[in-house]
Amino acid sequence: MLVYRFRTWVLLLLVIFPDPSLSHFDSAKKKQMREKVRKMFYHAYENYMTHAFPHDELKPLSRSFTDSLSELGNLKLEHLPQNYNGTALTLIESLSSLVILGNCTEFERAVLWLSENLTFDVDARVNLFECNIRVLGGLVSAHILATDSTNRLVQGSYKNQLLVLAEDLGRRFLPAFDTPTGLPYAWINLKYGVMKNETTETSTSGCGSLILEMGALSRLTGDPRYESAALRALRKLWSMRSSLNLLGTTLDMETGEWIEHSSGIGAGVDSFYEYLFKAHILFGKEDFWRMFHSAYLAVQKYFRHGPWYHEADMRTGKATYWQLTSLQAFWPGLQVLVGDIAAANTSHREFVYVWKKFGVLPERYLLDHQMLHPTEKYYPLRPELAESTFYLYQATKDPWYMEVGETIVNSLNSYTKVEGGFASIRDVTTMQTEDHMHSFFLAETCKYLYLLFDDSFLVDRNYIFTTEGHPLPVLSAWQDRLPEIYIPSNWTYVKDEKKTKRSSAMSLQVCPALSLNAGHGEQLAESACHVPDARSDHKCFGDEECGVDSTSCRRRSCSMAGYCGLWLVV
Ligand code: DMJ
Repeated sequence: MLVYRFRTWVLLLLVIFPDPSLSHFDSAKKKQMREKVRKMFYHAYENYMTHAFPHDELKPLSRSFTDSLSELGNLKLEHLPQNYNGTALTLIESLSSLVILGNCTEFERAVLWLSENLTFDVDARVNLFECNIRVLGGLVSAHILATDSTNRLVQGSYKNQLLVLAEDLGRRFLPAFDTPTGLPYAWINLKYGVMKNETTETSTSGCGSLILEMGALSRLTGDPRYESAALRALRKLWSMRSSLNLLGTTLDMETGEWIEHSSGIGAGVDSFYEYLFKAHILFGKEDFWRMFHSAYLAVQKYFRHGPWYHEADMRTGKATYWQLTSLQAFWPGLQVLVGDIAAANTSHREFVYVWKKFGVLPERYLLDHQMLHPTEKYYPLRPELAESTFYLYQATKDPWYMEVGETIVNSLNSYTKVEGGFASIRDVTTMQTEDHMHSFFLAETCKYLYLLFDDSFLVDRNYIFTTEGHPLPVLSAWQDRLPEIYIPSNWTYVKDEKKTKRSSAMSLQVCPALSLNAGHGEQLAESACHVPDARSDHKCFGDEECGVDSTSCRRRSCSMAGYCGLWLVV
């Protein structure tokens, strides 16, 4: 019996952490993969620059362009003014990737072009969330990289041009927040502000994923308005959670009422969770951690089903839709930052399985019917699986994740590479291509794949990546107490001077419990997944009285003898 249990454990460990010596990944192979990804990036970038720039995105089949920043969310192109040349979206999105690839010359050329030509004074209605994560995030991140002397950019040639552009854009965002609830409109006209009869419907991520970029802009410019606006919206959103600590997917920003009560960790919500945690890392506020902790526990309790995450009604916690979506694949990456590696690994494997089954990740897969969603069979070159794979490799150094990266690279090259760039897949069952290369292919997909095979950029640096893959450094100056002016009188934030500051996102492993006690008696953070048993003596009558183990993040169950524990069922 004992031998049997031992074997089970060995098998379990092999599944979670396979033997690295069995992998064919040595440094030569790693270099070869790095170069393969570099080639992919330039194939996409050069085609964009030749056929689409300065418009927003490349149409790789027709080798033309689309001004998609204004199209995101279904706005028709005829709403744009004549002679509109776009916002050079893909170029802005490529800036941080160019620095990571070490191409300072091209980066400098891009900065110069943007500072001389880019204007946001256009009669274009854009989606606030998309414009924030792609354009504002791209500019702010690139500004920080340009001023970082370790990047070997030509000193003296950079005169804060990107920050000037970012500030101009940030100012154009502000009218969207001028609402009774503090929740922003989803759409804003860059020239004229909020348009007449603008829709009041928005999403959870639309209101709750602005704090990194707008907070960074405030810290860089000293103008508190951006961070204040994003924070006010986030707090209002959080106040709308149900008693189960769940949120819905869509809401009316004017009334503060939920429209869609069902939600999960995918579309419309995903980056809300991501930003609560990353804001805590970047700005060091305990408040963000408290919100994230409650939200994370609720996700694990109400959405998680083994390795999968379904949707549930925020009011009852009852499961609604049993669907796997491509966007959900970011979750294991977030779990790595939280330190919940075992759970991250388990879910990641399932996404890899689905990727291998279809060749890429379909947008939506119906778990209950084991079939593809009839109208969402597409794969628009999304980065989420590559992103999680990168995080899991960083955390474990297990070469198996590089093999996953190789699979992704090979699929992208076989199914999506065309002469004019990389094309989205319209239908994963036929691999029919579609005439669109989203800017996030350069901002995220290529970047995460490159970083998977290249450790040099992150050595001795602490960065967090925004939801669009733009790096922001974790600076101690940003973790200091905010000047009073940042804090509206009805909010309170008092910094506890005794609290230890955390400096690295990757070292912030709050579960397993290795950081529960920093060794000097001070508590760093509670485990993210820990749910205590109902009774302090751990006695129970049923499983529902048992919590979640803080070190392994596994649900405890009630034994025959009436005690909660991690009982091994063999
Ligand atoms: C990106 O624009 C961002 O990652 C966003 O948060 C949602 N996903 C797309 C890419 O899939």
